[in-house]
Amino acid sequence: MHHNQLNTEASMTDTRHPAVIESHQRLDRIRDEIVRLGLERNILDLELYGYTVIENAKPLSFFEELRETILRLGEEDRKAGRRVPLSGPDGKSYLVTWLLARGRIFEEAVMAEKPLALITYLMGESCQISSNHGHVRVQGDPPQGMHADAPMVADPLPEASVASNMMWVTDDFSLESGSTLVVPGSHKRLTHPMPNASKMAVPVVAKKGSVIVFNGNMWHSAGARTIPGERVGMTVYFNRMYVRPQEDLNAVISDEVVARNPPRFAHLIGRNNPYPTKDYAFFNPKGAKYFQRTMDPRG
Ligand SMILES: O=C(O)CCC(=O)C(=O)O
Ligand SMILES: [Fe+2]
Repeated sequence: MHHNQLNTEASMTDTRHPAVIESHQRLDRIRDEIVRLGLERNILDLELYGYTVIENAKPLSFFEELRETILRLGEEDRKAGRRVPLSGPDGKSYLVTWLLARGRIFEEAVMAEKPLALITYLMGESCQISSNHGHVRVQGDPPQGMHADAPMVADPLPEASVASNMMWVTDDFSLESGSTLVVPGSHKRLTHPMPNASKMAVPVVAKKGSVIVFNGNMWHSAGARTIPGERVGMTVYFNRMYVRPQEDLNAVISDEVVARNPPRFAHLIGRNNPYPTKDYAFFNPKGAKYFQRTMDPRG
């Protein structure tokens, strides 16, 4: 037991409801993990600014392999005539989609301890992956529009954000390189950005080897690259269980891939998501066990 445990261990005389005990234990788990990994400073960043940078989240060689794999898959997409343009048909920037179903290295990235602990802090233990994308940005394209990662969500945005994001930095991020632009503190406003919000933005400066974790309520966008070459970044985009994911990863990831990963992987890709279902009944047995925990205390 942690010396500073906030009295959340059940005892003989404990009169709390079991669901309450469980939620208190989840808080302990999340706190203990943050402390074990030395991420207290990152939590402060998330609270104040809405984003944080983890340096050296994996060895540099891992980031190099990630970058090469994303570019190789993007090339495959181009040859197959299904590359996803990011700046309209005439732009050069593009997205590489469905990554988690396209290579083991992506499985390793989504399970990396530190970024996942911060996402869990933001989104609770029950959150799931919405999509896993490579973002390749090329000189000449305009910046992306300022937005919150809360598509189709009406204002005011829920304080318990519907989505949050990891950005794996596989090239040095700077204003010139086309870094992600952020409006520090904007996650507290609980609205989508107003039209001139890009005037409030700053670039995230981060070395290759970093992972940016940010609250989906924070206003942000991809910046314009103004130097030659390609800025490759990779998002792992998480949402709460009630949100429809961007990619149906659960449908395309095999049981074999699930079996070679830690148990949480299955949940993250949506194996346990009760919706949609053909045999829905009130108190759908698959969903019922999540109703309590998704009310939060970081469940
Ligand atoms: O590429 C980036 O820097 C940010 C991308 C982003 O925010 C998005 O696609 O939602
Ligand atoms: Fe975004």
